[in-house]
Amino acid sequence: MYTPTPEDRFTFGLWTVGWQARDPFGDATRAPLDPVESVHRLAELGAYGVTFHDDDLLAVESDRAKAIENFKKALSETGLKVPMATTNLFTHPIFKDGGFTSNDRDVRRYALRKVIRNIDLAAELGATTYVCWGGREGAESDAAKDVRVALDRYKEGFDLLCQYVIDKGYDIRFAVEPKPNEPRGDILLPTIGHALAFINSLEHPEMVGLNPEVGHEQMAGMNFVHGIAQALWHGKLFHIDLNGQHGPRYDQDLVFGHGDVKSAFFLVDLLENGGYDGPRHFDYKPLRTEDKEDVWESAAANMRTYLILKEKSKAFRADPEVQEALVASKLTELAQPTVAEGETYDDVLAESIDVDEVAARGFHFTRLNQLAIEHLLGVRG
Ligand code: GLT
Ligand code: MN
Ligand code: MN
Repeated sequence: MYTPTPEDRFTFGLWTVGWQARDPFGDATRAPLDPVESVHRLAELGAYGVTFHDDDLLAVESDRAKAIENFKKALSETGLKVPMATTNLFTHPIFKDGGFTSNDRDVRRYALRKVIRNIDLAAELGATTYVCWGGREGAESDAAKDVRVALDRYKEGFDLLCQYVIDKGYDIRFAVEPKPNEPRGDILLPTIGHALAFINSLEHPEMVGLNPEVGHEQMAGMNFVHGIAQALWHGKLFHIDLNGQHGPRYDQDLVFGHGDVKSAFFLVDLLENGGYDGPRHFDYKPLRTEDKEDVWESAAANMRTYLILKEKSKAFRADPEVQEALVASKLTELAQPTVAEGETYDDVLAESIDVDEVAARGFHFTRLNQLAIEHLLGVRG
């Protein structure tokens, strides 16, 4: 019943299941994973596709051409798709002060070449979204980065990449992935809101949207569901990174739903009903304590949890008591324009109400919230 199929459009980064669990305090606890094996295992589990950084393909095969050939063969054997690709602009020491915004111009030009080379591969594999996570674009000291100038360079980078995609005729859009900090002390474009504002000042804003990640917004203390709703409202939810997080602390990248499960419920409800039609992409890390078989257990858990929450969301919406509670809480009234068609501010100004009477009305949100909790806990529907 909760068994995923490709129609569910679940996708995984090669770097997720392939994470060797190296952290700042300890060595890897798992051996490198061959992308070919990841493709086969994910296909068996019912995933729709895989995504990759240029460097992920080199996990066990150092010859790039051979690595690409092996990857393509695995894709054609399994039918797995590649809807998105991205660039590693953070592991190599050359990126220690960033890629597009490094203070060193040679680094910035190298970063652009690295991205362009992988965009060619992404286009060849049929990817239509190109993610840019600028994890090293930032600083530890406010003296070390002139943020206004760094944003000029960031814009320059995106403008150049958009022009490249246009000139090549590729069907690719870019998706910026915000994160407030880690690995840098402070990262540029730290939240959905910052990134949305930045996109508006690009030469081709229509070609650039967002790839928000659950944990990253929660690290910043933000409400992820609200952020996603606003991204949808702006037509900018190009892609999404699903995972779990327990509030503002280091980036946990837990299995989807293994962090704030209530927020995960409302997120699935929004994605399923809010007009998002992109892949459901998991960007998580199998726990460092797990062995190589547990990795697949965790991959399956992401998809199973999503499907369970999808069913819970349907039951919640179909529950007559919920429908009644939604009306009682005036959600239907919020959908009515404040000023009716044909009216002007004169009509608003001409009106008067009993302020004390209106102020005394309750909104009954507690009941609505309790109904959601009860659906989530499995005692209703
Ligand atoms: C890195 C990061 C993720 C990003 C990846 C895409 S790289 O794993 O932690 O959040 O989505 O570049
Ligand atoms: Mn991510
Ligand atoms: Mn993360």
